[in-house]
Amino acid sequence: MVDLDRRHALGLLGAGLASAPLWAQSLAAPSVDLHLPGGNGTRPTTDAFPGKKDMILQRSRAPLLETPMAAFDGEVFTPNDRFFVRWHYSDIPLSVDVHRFRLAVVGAVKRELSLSLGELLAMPRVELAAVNQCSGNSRGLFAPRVPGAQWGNGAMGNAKWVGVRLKDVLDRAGVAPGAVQVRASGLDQPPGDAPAFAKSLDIAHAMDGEVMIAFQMNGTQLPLLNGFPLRLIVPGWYSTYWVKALDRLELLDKPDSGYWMDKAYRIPTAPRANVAPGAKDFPTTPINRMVPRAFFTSIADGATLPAGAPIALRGIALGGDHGVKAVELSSDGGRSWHAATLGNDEGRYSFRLWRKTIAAPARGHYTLAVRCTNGAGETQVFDPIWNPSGFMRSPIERVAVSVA
Ligand SMILES: Nc1nc2c(c(=O)[nH]1)N[C@H]1C(S)=C(S)[C@@H](COP(=O)(O)O)O[C@H]1N2
Ligand SMILES: [Mo]
Repeated sequence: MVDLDRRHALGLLGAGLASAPLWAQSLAAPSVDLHLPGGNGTRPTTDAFPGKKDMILQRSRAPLLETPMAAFDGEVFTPNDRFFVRWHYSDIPLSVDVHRFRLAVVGAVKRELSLSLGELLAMPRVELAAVNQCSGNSRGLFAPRVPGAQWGNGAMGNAKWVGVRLKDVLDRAGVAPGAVQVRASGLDQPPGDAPAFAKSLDIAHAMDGEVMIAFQMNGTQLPLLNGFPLRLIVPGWYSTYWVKALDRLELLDKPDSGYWMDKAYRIPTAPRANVAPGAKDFPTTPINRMVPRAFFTSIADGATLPAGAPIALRGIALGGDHGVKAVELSSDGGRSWHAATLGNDEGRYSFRLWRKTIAAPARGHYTLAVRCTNGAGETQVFDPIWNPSGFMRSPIERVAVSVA
């Protein structure tokens, strides 16, 4: 049983979010280098945010906190206190009164609902492991550079989510004939006339039985910064749809034409969301399913390794919306590939650990590459992609290492 009451007290900690001395603390912490091709990759780390420790500080307000790659090493589930954070607007919930909180279900429904947390906790529960990855994860690695948060690879995380099916909540309201989409929004507020953050899913997707309203993350309630008390989980899709601090579901009788669907978070319709650098006029579609990716977590780019010893390589992979079928490594620029050993299968939307020990190499410089093939047979390729928003990076990741 989740003890949501505990958060009422914990939520008070969140009040510290707004105080200046807390933000300033982070400046004393050690820094990390994200190795961004455009330079300026150094960022401080911070312990200054409630429920978070040793995070890469990308921005204080609204918070953008990145997970250091080392935090993924050997951990199929990303610890809550290392899980990345991204909010668009700085007016975010700093505490939530769990007794007064309600989830509204309105619009094209047979009966509008105002559900308490108690009512939601009493509904049948589902559990699912799924990767939450920002559309702009790895944006800082785009060349030529594009505007937006210059993330390294750590704007992602994997968790075991427990909650209720979105379908069950919508069934309780009764979807009216003619409803085409569900628009989700949360407790955060836009400044001035800016459009409230809201994202929509087609009815068929919302009713697929997998999209979930989660109240538990890795066995405990959601951290405030990750959307306490409720967030949407859209397995296999980029996290822009994973609306945090979810308090409103609106059934629409025509497709959402709001800013966050119509203007923002759109990708080129071209394969791999790839257009020529500088391209502007191209057809777009709302970003949607994730694609396979694989990463090194035991070594960083630029590492020096001792000669004469085998090298234990480890990392993580995700299959997008289809599970990880294979992870392979190359040290010769992709001429030959060698299968890595996969860790436990936690389901098609989860990270999967991989490992491979390579025999002691001769002294010299090597570029190691790792690629993932998902359950649908999609394999990563070397060719970089480019689009003006820096979304959906998917090329094979490489690390340069010296053996000395
Ligand atoms: N209410 C709300 N939900 C939101 C957002 C937001 O700004 N407000 N940002 C989205 C985006 S773009 C991302 S990447 C994820 C980040 O989830 P996390 O902070 O739990 O890692 O939240 C999504 N859900
Ligand atoms: Mo995002």
